[in-house]
Amino acid sequence: MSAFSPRVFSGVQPTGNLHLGNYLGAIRKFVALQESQDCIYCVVDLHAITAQLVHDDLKSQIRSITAAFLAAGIDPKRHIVFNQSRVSGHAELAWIFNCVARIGWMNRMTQFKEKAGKDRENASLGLLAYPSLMAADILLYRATHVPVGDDQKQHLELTRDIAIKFNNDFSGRIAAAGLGTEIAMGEETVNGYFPITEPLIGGEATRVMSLKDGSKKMSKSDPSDLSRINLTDDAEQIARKIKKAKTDPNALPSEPKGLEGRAEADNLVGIYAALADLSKADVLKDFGGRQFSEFKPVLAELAVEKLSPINAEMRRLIDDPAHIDAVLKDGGERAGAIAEKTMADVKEIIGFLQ
Ligand code: AQP
Repeated sequence: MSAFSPRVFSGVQPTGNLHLGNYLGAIRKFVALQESQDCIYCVVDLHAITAQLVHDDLKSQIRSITAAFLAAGIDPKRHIVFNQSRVSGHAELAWIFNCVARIGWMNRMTQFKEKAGKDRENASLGLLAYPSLMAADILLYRATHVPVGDDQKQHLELTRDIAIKFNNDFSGRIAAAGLGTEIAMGEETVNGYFPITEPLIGGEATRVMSLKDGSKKMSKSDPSDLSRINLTDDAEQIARKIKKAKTDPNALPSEPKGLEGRAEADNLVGIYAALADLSKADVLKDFGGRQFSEFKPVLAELAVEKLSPINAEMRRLIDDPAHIDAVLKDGGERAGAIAEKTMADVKEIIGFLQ
């Protein structure tokens, strides 16, 4: 009956090179949260086949994301690091959530519209159902908090809608089975099985934009490698990409208001602020009035200083796949034990014979 214990869950897809957006929007927050929370971090490989079914080397992509987690400072002994497909509860709960969620909810998802493009009829059913698998990832562990970039906000809202509908539709059975937990919802406290998960989206880089187009988010799947800084880029590549980043001809403003309507400038200042742990206002106090020709080399130097140690450690870890596989196996076993209990409860609530 008592309230849920706090638990953090988040995932990253093994769909390509991790970039600065993934790092600042997600992974860096994962690292900070592990100091105070019980955390589960997942390489969401089942999600990787929603947009593209056949991948040349999924195994090495999974290892590479795991290496990035570890190199950034996630401790797989104190917390749980694993790949999603090891724990069958993700797919099982996703099926149940496919029956909880409504088609209209899925059709409204911006990410589906963007990724399916004009040829919607040809998108996989998995791409449409992606948010219901994401809800299952989170709720399988009854996670209370999810650190993500701003682009995942809508999916998190859908996760909350699924939890609310499940809790409401099965409220009588949840109570009868003695499986209810107190959930604070505004002023009220209700009794349900799944928590109403809170997104953790904050800081100066919740949506890092492409270096080539300030209106598009930095993305692994952008065909132009110059649009992003990969965590595997060396110092020279980082410096070159920042030098070539699109900007405008004006000097930097001395206050954040002056960044309005200047998407590329705003993005570079945001990246600097996030890397230096400063606010944009502080960065502009130092750099207001300076030209990009002066700002870009300083930004490149800061990016290299922050990313080089991660890059070096990732390379070392990637050369030791046996160690990475052992981490994922151990994490999968511990995640599986939590998932098994949730699935047994869910089956009891729904009324399946076990
Ligand atoms: N540009 C971004 N700025 C801030 N955060 C970002 N994230 C992704 N892009 C940015 C956050 O990184 C986490 C992992 O993302 P993901 O790989 O699971 O999914 P995604 O959002 O689809 O990432 P990409 O890079 O854009 O991949 P593709 O190109 O495959 O679609 C999430 O928390 C996400 O918010």
